[in-house]
Amino acid sequence: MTRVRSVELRLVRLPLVRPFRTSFGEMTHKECVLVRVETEDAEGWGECVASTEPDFSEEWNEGVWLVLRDFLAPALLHAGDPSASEIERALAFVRGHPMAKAALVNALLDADLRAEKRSLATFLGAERSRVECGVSVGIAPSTAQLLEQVDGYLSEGYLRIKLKIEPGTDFERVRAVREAHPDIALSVDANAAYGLEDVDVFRQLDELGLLMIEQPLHHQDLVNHAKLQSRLQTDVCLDESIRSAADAASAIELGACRIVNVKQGRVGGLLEAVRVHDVCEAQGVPVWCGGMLETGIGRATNVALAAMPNFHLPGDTSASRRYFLEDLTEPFELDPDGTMAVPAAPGIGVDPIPARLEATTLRIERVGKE
Ligand code: NPG
Repeated sequence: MTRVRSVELRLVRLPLVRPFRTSFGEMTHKECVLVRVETEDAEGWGECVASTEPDFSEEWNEGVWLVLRDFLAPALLHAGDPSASEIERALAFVRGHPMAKAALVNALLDADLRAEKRSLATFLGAERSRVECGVSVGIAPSTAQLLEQVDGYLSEGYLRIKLKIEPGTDFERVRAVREAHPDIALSVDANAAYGLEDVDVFRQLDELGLLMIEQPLHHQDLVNHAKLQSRLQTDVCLDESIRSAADAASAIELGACRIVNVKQGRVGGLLEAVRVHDVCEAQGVPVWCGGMLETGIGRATNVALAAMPNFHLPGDTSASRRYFLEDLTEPFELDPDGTMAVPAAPGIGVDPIPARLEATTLRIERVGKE
């Protein structure tokens, strides 16, 4: 007998307060798969960070749904009595699919921690009760609109501004923001849109005193990231390239980056995210917590992670209102000092509001024991 009774998959869709454009496309809605695991003792929630298209990575919602329904959830249900830390082994027969696995691992961990009445932050060894927050600003229709958005976020208290860039919409835009705000912590994120032949753009950006340049090149190209890093003063940060602690170790050894963005969903869940954190900490490489426009469920998970000791830079852990008019949970708020409280209640510390779930759900499927 296993203590996991059922796994419920739920596809939800929420409008974003403003479209979010990156080098690979524009999002007007947040659509994601939520996983609810019911055990003998509690229920737990996990939010999958994949979206409607396989653009950030190979994973997307419909693929996530199938791999969870047909392979991962049945494996969990028939795995005997796995602890949250053993569950990764039970799912390892499925190659890849870290985002789908993460939702399930995190949901089981949440259920276990709720049963133990222990917060996720405590489980992770978090050292802070509040985390410093940054904000990621999508590619705006014009420089004037970008400047206006940046002003708005700064007045709310955000401690770091990250600008999305793409070829043709890069140096001039970033320079305009830098000239308007000479002293702010400013970074850029290319989402892998450039090649090493674009080194001149990065040399220009190198003059702007940026905190980091995130994922400039193809996600599989660690060697060229190392070449680029050696030609720049600005720290290169990797996001898409890092899918495991082993990837982080390789990237650091190669000199491909000097900062790592940790997204628990991209690396297969919280347990692997802790390993990424530890590998980086041991090598003296600071990490920060990335975001994927999560609802309150994923946000609670991220904020607890961001309170771990080697998270040295403000994360893409923005307030609910930066994304949604109404979140799925009680909204996460930013204090005027740019920090956010880490949930202290058992598990992820927040619950989806039933009426909000109902209003946003596109479909539900339950995977139980036959
Ligand atoms: O605040 O959650 C946030 C957004 C942070 O820029 C952000 N995320 O490439 O890191 C990214 C980007 C992203 C969002 C990518 C959604 C894919 C989907």
